[in-house]
Amino acid sequence: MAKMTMTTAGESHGKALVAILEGLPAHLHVDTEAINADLALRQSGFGRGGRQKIEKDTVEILTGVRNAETLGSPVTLCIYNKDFANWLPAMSAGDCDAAAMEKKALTKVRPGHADLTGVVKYAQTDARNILERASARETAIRVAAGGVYKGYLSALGVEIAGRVKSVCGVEDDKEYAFEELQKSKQSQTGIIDEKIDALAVEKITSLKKEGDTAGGVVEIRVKGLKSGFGGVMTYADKLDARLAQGLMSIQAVKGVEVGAGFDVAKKSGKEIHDEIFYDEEKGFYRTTNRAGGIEGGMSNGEELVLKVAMKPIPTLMKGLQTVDYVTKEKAIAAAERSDTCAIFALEIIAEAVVAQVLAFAIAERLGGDTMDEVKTRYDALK
Ligand code: EPS
Repeated sequence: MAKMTMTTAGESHGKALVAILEGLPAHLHVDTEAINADLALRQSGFGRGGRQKIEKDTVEILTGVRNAETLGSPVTLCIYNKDFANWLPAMSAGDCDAAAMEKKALTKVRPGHADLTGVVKYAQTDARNILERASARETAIRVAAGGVYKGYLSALGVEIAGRVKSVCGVEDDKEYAFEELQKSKQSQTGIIDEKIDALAVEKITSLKKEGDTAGGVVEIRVKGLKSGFGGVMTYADKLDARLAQGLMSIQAVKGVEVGAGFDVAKKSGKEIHDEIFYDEEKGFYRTTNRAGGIEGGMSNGEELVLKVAMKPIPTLMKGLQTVDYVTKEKAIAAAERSDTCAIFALEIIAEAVVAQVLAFAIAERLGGDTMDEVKTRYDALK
């Protein structure tokens, strides 16, 4: 079978977002409803802005799936941007209307966004030609693709769940059992503890009033992943490195921790390493999981525990100090419609990205032209 690959394409206000997924085995059930449920979750959460009222993201499967099962051919997913209708004169792939392009031009480059570095690198004067792709709108199609990979993992008994741990410093530092994590999807901000969730809502509300924005931290956990995925022999194979790469590629993500993460540097070896025990029934086991389920770049059979830090969204309604790229004059950064906080969305996006990375790692080790083949090989592992 082909190697698993996934590519996305699409501009934020262009016609559509698409993804092509190669290397999926045949007979993988594709649950469109589950994908659409994740897409709706990605659009929700307290602090989202006006764009989400325009869009109602649903996936259309263009190729590679018949009767809700993959054929083994490339799968193409598509999400149409409803807002494109409003942007057609400025975003058409054919000739655009000069006045419409002028109206939508962005030259007061936003600190923290890709605007300034992008216009220089790609020899543009209008940062719209950069931000259209840099926009977190792209994450919608990554969530759709993640839904397909979640189906692949779920067929093997591997489940992914997440929660928001903090919003702009308002933190829920309790530990939750894997099964409790689903409560996060019912909360307003993704924070499970109701009192802390309410405090986070207050925080986002007051930041919104000030024209400011918030980031936060998301925790992602994976249950049921057997040991030995990733690799110790080649640096590019290391599972923690691959997860960090995938998660850091999500817009606005600035940090990834595995297990105890940065805390490992504060503690001694005795306090950090997970001791190993053996039992006839359980086999080898550990009673702690500070490693977060990865040792030597390989899954070790324990739960994967990851934390992802998101910076505040760089489009502030009360713009920061900047310079107009064209006039070189002092300016206030462009402020279009914006979200105040998209941390709830990050939880859904990070789950999707982790699903993708893990599906690739499993496929590399096990291959398989059909889902039955993959499952038989997975079940045979210790
Ligand atoms: C987003 C759509 C975008 C932004 C946001 C994410 O829509 P618009 O720019 O039309 O409001 O709301 O993008 C950004 C945060 C960004 O920095 O570009 C979405 O669907 O997630």
